[in-house]
Amino acid sequence: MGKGRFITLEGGEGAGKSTLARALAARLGEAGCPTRTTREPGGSPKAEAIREMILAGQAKDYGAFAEALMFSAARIDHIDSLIRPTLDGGEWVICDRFIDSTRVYQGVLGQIDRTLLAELEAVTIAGVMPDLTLILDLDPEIGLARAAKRRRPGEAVDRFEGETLAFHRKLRQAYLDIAAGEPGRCVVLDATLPPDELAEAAWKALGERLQIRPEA
Ligand code: T5A
Repeated sequence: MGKGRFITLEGGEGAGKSTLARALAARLGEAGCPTRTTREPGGSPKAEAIREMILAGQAKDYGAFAEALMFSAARIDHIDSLIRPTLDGGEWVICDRFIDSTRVYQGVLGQIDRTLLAELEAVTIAGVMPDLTLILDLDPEIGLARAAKRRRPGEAVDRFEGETLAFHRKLRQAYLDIAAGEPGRCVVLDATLPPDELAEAAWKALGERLQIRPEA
């Protein structure tokens, strides 16, 4: 059995990444590519514990680099316990957020030195690089409104949802800059599309970039 392919979904808050991950995994399964969906921060029990701490804002006062270290610690466990074994076993992995979230949220917005962050990324992922990254591009006002609508009564906004609109606008641009710099890995999708149409556009990108040959 060959190695599975690794797809990451990126974008701002409420862009529709989790919804798209489920739709793509279903389509890949039907096409004969068993697929596991996962997320960051999290995806493994130890990484989920770190997720809770970060999103509760417990690392915020230590600064962006400390947060980057925590995301990286979570990522190392996630890769070792889930992503690499799944890919090696021949299954595909779709991950809701991965390295580009650290590059954008901690790197660009947290103003961490680019070389330092690149070195941290290299030791963290140890060669487990996405084959394809789909960047869901959306006006942050729409994304934040979607995230707010989904929130349960009394539920607080998390560490990053609570940032200013200016922060979220810069974040959108930083993702577009990554896509422009790595066109071989990244595809930008219009996340204003309704879920079915977005899934169709993503499926087309998978077909073109990863040469999927549906069995079904
Ligand atoms: N972070 C993460 C870092 O700072 N550094 C890092 O290295 C990493 C890995 C994670 C936070 O951590 C930060 C980034 C984040 O702020 P999270 O709760 O996982 O926090 O946040 P998100 O990844 O942004 O997840 P969300 O659940 O908020 O957004 P999704 O997954 O993009 O959106 P989804 O699919 O849950 O949909 C949101 C709502 O919109 C609707 C859905 O039904 C749902 O109600 N929807 C659509 N509506 C219209 N059209 C569509 N196409 C739609 N798709 C979904």
